Amino acid sequence: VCLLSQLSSCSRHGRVSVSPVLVNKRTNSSTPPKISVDFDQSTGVAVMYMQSPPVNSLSLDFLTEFCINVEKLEMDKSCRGLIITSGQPKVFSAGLDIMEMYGKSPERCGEFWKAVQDMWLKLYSSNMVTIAAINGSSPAGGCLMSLTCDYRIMADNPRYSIGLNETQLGIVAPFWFKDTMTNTVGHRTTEISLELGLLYSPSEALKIGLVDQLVPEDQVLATATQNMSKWLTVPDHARQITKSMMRKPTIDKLTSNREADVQNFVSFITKDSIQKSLRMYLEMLKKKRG
Ligand code: CO8
Repeated sequence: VCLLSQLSSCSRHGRVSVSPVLVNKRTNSSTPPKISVDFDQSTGVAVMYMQSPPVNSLSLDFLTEFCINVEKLEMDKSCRGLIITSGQPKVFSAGLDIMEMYGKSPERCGEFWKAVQDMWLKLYSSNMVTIAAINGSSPAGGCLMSLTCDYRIMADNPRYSIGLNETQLGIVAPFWFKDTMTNTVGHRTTEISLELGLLYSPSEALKIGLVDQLVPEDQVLATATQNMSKWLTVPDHARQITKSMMRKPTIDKLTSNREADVQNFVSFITKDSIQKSLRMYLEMLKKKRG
């Protein structure tokens, strides 16, 4: 991982590992960055490492930093491809930070949800080729993040799982989560999967098309890089227009309903019964650890 401390050695290889945003974050705040970017200018490919211990949960701070970095890369015309992976062991991302949805004010919940929408909109509509290098478990929001990518490679480790398990928490994946999954695996599989809140092993995920390829854990990133080279042989403009043609109707559905979707989330998540479900789920997570 080309981290901040290794900037000089990375630069020797023609890579720029950190954006000014990250440098500012590093110097101005006491918390370490939650995202590290390794951009190789010779290939036009950036690797984004999520490094928010312990499980890369998507908090408001995480999402804000994530979106700033995606936007920066999106605006940099020399960046044609983005690989998203985890810098944490065993977990790609645990999904939305449950603590952001538990015991928070309606205002804060609304702010949080806008950031979730932002992440999805930026990734799903990205002009870059996006590849998820899924090197650990990827439930709920983590699965959604990888579903926004053009291609998914997962570590072939039966201890890992991936899926939209929201109903298991007593909450409901919103229509745009559902649409993203339907666009990937089809209506019937999504129906079963969402109703039961299924988490799939890597081999099951491959079988239903939730991921595109399984490789040994230590080859996830290298395989993502190889696949990226293949995707980048296609002329950008033709690929981008095609991507937009496939995804625009789904994106438009959210962009024309963003505010209503926020209101819907806030009124749902702040209900006593839903808060109770979240509390029980958090207790279950604790019990699991013994
Ligand atoms: N949010 C906040 N904290 C979390 C989360 C999370 N999503 N997941 C784990 N943590 C915390 C744990 O509570 C634990 O905290 P602590 O150390 O303080 O006790 C710490 O992270 C480590 O967790 P584990 O010991 O469980 O770590 P493991 O490596 O054993 O397992 C897993 C990692 C597999 C990721 C496991 O933690 C897990 O299954 N987590 C829950 C994942 C999940 O169910 N996420 C769903 C989030 S909801 C979502 O993303 C979409 C919501 C859509 C909203 C729609 C409403 C209308």
